[in-house]
Amino acid sequence: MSLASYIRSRFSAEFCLVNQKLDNCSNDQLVRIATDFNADIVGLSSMTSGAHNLPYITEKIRAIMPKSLILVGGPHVSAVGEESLAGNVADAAVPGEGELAFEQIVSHWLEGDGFEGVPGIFRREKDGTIVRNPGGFPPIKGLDSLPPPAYDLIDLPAYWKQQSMPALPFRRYASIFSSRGCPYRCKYCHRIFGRTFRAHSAERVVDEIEFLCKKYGISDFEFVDDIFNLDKKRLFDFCDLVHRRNLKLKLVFPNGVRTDILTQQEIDALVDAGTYYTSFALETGSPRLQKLVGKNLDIEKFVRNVSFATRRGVFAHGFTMLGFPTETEEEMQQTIDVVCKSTLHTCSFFTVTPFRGTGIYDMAMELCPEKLENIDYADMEYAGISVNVSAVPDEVLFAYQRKANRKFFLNPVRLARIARDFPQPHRLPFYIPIFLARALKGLNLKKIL
Ligand code: B12
Ligand code: SF4
Repeated sequence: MSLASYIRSRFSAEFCLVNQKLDNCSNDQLVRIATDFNADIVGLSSMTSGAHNLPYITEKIRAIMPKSLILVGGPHVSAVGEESLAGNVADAAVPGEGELAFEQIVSHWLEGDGFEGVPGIFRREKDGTIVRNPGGFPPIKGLDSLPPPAYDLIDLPAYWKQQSMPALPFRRYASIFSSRGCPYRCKYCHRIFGRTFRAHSAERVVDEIEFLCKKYGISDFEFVDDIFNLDKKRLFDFCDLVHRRNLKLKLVFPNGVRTDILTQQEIDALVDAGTYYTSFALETGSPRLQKLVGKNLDIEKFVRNVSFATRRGVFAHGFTMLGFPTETEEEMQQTIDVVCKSTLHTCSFFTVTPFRGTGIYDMAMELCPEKLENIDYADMEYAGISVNVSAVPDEVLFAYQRKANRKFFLNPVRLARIARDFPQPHRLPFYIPIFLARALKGLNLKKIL
C-alpha cells in the first residue's frame, strides 16, 4: 500500500494488490490474477516464511508473460540479499525501504534501460550472474512527504474476520505503521528500516486515523511500529491531538513498546488516549542474556511499567523467548520467574528462531552449525518452528516451555484478572479454554521439573 501510493504520486499507474494470506490465495490463483491484470510489473513482497513460493510463482509468470518485469522485495530480500534471486527467475530484488528504489526502477523501465544505475539493488547480468549495484538510497527522512497508504487497494473489512495477533480478539480495526527504523541492536532482529528512527508527525498519524474512522466507521487501531514510544514528544503530541480532535479511540500495541523507557506519565497519556491492550517484550529474564543478545532491557523497569499499565486497566501480553544460544536451565527459570511475578495477563513463550541475516544466526552458526542446516522456515506461524540452539537438550528446553505455561497460566489470581480485564468479555468462553489448555499442557510433564 505504501509503495503503490508512492508510485501513483510519481507516475500514471494502475495497481492490483493481492494478499495471499488474507485471501487464502494459492500460487496458481495469484499467477492467474497477475496475468488477468496483464501486469507490466509484478512486485512480490516476501518474508522468509513465504520465500519458498518465489520459484514457482516467478517461473509461471515468466512463462505466461515473458515481457513482464518481476521484482522481489520485503523482509526476505533484506535478510538474505542476493540469495533472494537464486533459484527463481525474478529480474531484480530490492532490500530495505523500497519507495525510492522502486521509483528509479520504474523510471528506467519506462525508458527501456537496464537497472545498472539503481543503487543498492540486486539484479541479473545478461549471463545470469547475480550482482549488487554499489551504493544505496539514504533512509527517507521526512516520512510525511510520503502519501498515505493506498487503502483503496484493499478490502479492509476482510481483515476483521482474521485475528491480527494470537491474544487479540477479532474486531473492526485498522493497522497503523507510524515510524520506521530502530536504534536498538537486538541480535534476533532484522531492522528492515535501518537504525535511524524516523516518524510521521503526530498530525499526520491522527489525520490517517481520522480518515479511517470516517471512511470505515471504526475506532479501533493497532500500531505495528517497531518502537512507537522512542520519540516522547511525538507520543504526547499524538495523545493531545486525539483529545483535541475529540476522537474516542481504542488503541492497541500488539507489537509491543520498549517497556523500560516508558514513564508513568507516558502510560497515563496512552491510556487516556484510549489504549486498552499492549504487548510487553521481555524476551529473557536473564541479565546476562539481555547483554549477550543486545536487548539490554532494564528488567526491574519492565516489571514496574507493566504494573503501572495494568493498574490503569490495560490488558498486558508478554513476549518471551526460551532457547537463546548458550542459555542454561537457570536462565530459563529466570524468565519464568520474572513473568510470573509480573502483572502480565497473558504471555507467549516462543522458541528462539535464528533467522538468516541476524546476529543470533551468526552466534548459532558458530556454536551449532549442524542445527541450522535443516531449519524449515516455510509457512511458519508464530511458534511453528522448533529448533534448539541453547545449551540444554531439546527435551529440557521444551519441558521448560511447558513449565512456563503451567506456572504462568495455572494461577487463579491471573485467570481471575484475565476474566476481569479481557477486552471482549463475551468472547471469553472461547479464549479461557485456550489459556487453560496451555496451562494443562504444562501438567503433562513426564519429567517433573
Ligand atoms: C506487522 C508485522 C507482522 C504482522 C503482519 C504480517 C504480514 N503478513 O503482513 C503479523 C503479526 C501477522 C506478523 C507475523 C509474523 N512476522 Co512479522 N512483522 C510485522 C512488522 C512489525 C511490520 C510489517 C509492516 O507492515 N511494515 C510496514 C511496511 C511499509 O513495510 P514492508 O512491508 O517491509 O515494505 C517495505 C519494504 O520492505 C519494501 N518492500 C516490501 N515489499 C516489496 C516488494 C517490492 C517489489 C519492492 C520493490 C519493495 C518492497 O518497500 C516497502 C516500503 O518501504 C515487521 C517489522 C518491520 N519493521 O517491518 C515484522 C516482520 C516482517 N515479521 C517478521 C517475522 C519473523 C514474522 C513471523 C514469521 C513471526 C513468527 N515467528 O511467526 C510471522 C509470519 C507470519 C506470516 N506467515 O505472514 C520479521 C521478518 C523476517 C524475515 N526474514 O522474513 C520482521 C521483519 C520482524 C523483524 N524485525 O525481524 N508480522
Ligand atoms: S527494539 Fe525491536 S525493532 Fe529495535 S532492534 Fe530490538 S527487536 Fe528490533
